[in-house]
Amino acid sequence: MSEVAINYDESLAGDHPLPSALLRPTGGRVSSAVEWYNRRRPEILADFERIMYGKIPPRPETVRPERLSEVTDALGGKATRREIRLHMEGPCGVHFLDILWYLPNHVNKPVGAIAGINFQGNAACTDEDGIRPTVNFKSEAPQQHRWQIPMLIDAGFSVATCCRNDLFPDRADGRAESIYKMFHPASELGAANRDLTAISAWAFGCSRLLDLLETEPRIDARRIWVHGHSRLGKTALWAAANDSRFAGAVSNDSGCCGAALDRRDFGETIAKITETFPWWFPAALDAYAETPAALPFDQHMLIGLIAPRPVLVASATEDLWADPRGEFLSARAAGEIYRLFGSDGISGCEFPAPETPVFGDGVGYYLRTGKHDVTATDWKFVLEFIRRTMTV
Ligand code: GTR
Repeated sequence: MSEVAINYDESLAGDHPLPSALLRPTGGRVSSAVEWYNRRRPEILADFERIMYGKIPPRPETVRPERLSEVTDALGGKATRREIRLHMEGPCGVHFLDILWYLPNHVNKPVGAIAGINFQGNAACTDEDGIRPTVNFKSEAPQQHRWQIPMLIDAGFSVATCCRNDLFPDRADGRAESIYKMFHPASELGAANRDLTAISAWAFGCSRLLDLLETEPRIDARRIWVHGHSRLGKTALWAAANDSRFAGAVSNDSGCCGAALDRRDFGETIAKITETFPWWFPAALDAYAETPAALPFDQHMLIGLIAPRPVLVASATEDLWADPRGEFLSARAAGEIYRLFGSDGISGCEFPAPETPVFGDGVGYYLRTGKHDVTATDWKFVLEFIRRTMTV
């Protein structure tokens, strides 16, 4: 394996100008939200699909939720907890997905919800016993701190999650056991078929969580957010870019090929990520490993694909691998797209000090003290941002 050098010196990060999201490849400049929506946005979405994330499969022909369990006095009576198994069937086969879902008991009107994929299995997201172990994951290191379910329930939000490995086992040969087996014959599910990416499989899972949440009368379907950390933060942005039912997206420490700018050479790079995790991306991305400035987009355009819906980008001070400044700069640059919709994002803001969120109209950013993780402090900022952007 070649040695990919990693830079942590800001003065060497490079100063490549960003491509403008508003310039059409055929010439001309987009100047209205309608033109953006009808002409430019589809071009950018297609470029991201082809080069960086692959295509998210459609909702399968059959999706049948089976309620495996329901506990109406979970978390000491605060919540209703359900485990749902989604039985899905596509043209080439079947697949099932286990979802852990909490609803607050104390709110008498439809609530907002957070949907997100987890790393370590559903049982690892909660302190409560009796959650079915995730089928495709053996070790279940506790990660309750990443979900803070009691805090979200107290704040009046529902939470639904499923494990990445039940969508696409996170390894080079994971494709064969992934959701893609519903849509492709086994002969197309080898490690070489990189067009069928893990990130799009995980984003598919986000939309299936949303399908479930939006049919529940206790939930306000207009207020379902997608949240993700790290590789699943990349996923959350891609899911929200493709599925306009999401009210907004939260990218926590999503870094390279997430919120962070591709053109900066700081922390993880496209050269490094495609070498380590080729199954996350189409092979087309490899061509940009040494020349990220040749990409027809940068990551501010991914955020812009979600506009005018709100996006919150979160970084952590010790998470230099994810390039906090690069994440901030792309959140800020997305303002050129939000402006078409009459909001400015965080256009006038400078890179903020830790624990000092810059929350604009449509776009928010903050830097948390600490390492690559999701903590109670993160959720405090997330809830604050969601509340201030709620228009319904
Ligand atoms: C790292 C990867 C990052 C990030 C992280 C994670 O190893 O290089 O881009 O995705 O994994 O998902 O925790």
